[in-house]
Amino acid sequence: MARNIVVGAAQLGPISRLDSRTSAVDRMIKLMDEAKQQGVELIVFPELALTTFFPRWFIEDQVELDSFFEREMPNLETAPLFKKATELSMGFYLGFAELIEESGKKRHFNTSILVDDKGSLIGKYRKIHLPGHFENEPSRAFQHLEKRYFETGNLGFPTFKAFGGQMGMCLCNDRRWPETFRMLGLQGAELVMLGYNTPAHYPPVPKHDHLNDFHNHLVMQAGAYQNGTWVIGVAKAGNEENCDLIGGTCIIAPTGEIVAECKTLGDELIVYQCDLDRCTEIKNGIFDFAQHREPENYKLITETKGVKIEGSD
Ligand code: CDV
Repeated sequence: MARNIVVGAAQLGPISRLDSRTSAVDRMIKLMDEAKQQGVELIVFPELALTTFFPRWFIEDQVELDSFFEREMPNLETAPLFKKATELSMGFYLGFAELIEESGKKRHFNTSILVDDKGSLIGKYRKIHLPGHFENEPSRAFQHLEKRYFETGNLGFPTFKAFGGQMGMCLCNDRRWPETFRMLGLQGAELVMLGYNTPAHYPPVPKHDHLNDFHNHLVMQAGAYQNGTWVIGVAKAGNEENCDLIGGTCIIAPTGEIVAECKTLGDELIVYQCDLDRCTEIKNGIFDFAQHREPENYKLITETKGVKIEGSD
């Protein structure tokens, strides 16, 4: 019997700096209601889905910066999401900025969680590939200060047994790195959820701006195919505080094919019934890891961070 799970990819349009978390949660709940009508069992929301994408500003006031972070989850403003999940028997993936306190020290992460159909938290991931820069760079049209505002995730790339299969998570820039998908693939991931905020303009290399949608799908389709997994990529899209974010929210089959895709840059839901057993078409074939991988020859991947050219210092 097929292991089917009906998945909803819930793209969000822009969230402005003045929008409350409650208004973002209300929009997500509306999408959950719509999803229920289509039989959705698991709904995926974007990265940093509760607020505007604040790393676009250089914020010196720590109190102001911390106001974009959640100190507990659920909290007063997000509790309705968990309640709705229970009411509708629907799991969800949510990205948000997480602030924890450890040994009297504040720590900031770009985080996603997986919540089951009873509203219980069953998985957490903290973003590992943080893009952008650390210092203020006023010459840019906007900043991308993830390297300043977040610590590198400290939970590795875990997978979770849930929803009848092996679930994986990552966040935005992680999707560009084959290491992310391979780490998840090596733990049997059958469905990888990822939310993103990707500006349409890339200040360091503006001549690539027209390629941003292409690169978005290119890396997610490759990740799906090379690891035989479903990939659910979900954007926060549209013109947010004068910064255009790409859309392109999509559901990708283990063959690398896009089977559903958003058509707008606003709040929009797409739905697809994902048969997790289809992963074996790839996992037991062209990418049968146990049979075909050659890890002895991949040592450089974990031994070096940058390029290492034989014979040079
Ligand atoms: N939020 C992100 O991680 N955004 C990056 C941008 C900076 C390129 C991305 O990989 O889409």
